[in-house]
Amino acid sequence: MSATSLSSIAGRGTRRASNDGFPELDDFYRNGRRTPFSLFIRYLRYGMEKKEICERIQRERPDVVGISSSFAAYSRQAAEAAAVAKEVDRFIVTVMDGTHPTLFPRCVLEDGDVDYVVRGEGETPLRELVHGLSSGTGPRSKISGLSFRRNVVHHVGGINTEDDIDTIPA
Ligand code: B12
Repeated sequence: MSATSLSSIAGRGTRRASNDGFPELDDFYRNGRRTPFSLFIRYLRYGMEKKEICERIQRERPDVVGISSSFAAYSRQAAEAAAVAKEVDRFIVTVMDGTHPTLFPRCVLEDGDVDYVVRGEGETPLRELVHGLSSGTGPRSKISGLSFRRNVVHHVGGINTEDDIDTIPA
């Protein structure tokens, strides 16, 4: 089973985000006004363009695409990456973790392009998920920290923490 991590392939460079700013916050954060309350002016996005992400996934043909979504404010860019993976091949398994999906797993899963959310520290749950998927047994209901959608959204256990980091593979 091969996997692509969009956090590691995201590349370098700075681009203006396609959805410039946060229109839903316009009433609160006035554009062009530099005050402590005018956050996210000059909103920039780092990494590969949508087209480049698409080409990379087409080239590598991974079974699994893992996506980090560390900041709620940038969660739409992470959602877009998942959508691109599904556009390339709807059988690619998409897994997302980071601060935003850990806090809002239901919201992320209801979007439809993310198959699994890992809540919390991802090393062990991801390894167990990949083992489960590649062996076909997929004991998803036993993977602590995992959330997934089967008619309704299921959450297994609480937020995962790696208590013994010596067990994490190098
Ligand atoms: C370092 C950091 C930054 C750096 C990021 C540098 C970089 N290029 O990565 C800088 C200073 C640039 C930064 C900026 C911002 N940050 Co900051 N940052 C952090 C910080 C301190 C650590 C994040 C980190 O890298 N941790 C180390 C990694 C290894 O841990 P992790 O991300 O938690 O990942 C683990 C799991 O989540 C999971 N995981 C993560 N991704 C994936 C993917 C898969 C597939 C799997 C299976 C698992 C997995 O496994 C990992 C290992 O266990 C956190 C606070 C914290 N202590 O977490 C805030 C934090 C993430 N930042 C935050 C915010 C708000 C921002 C800004 C939006 C602030 C602003 N107003 O501009 C900006 C956004 C910048 C941007 N556009 O990217 C908030 C996010 C809150 C939220 N709900 O969205 C946090 C949580 C701080 C806070 N408590 O407010 N930040």
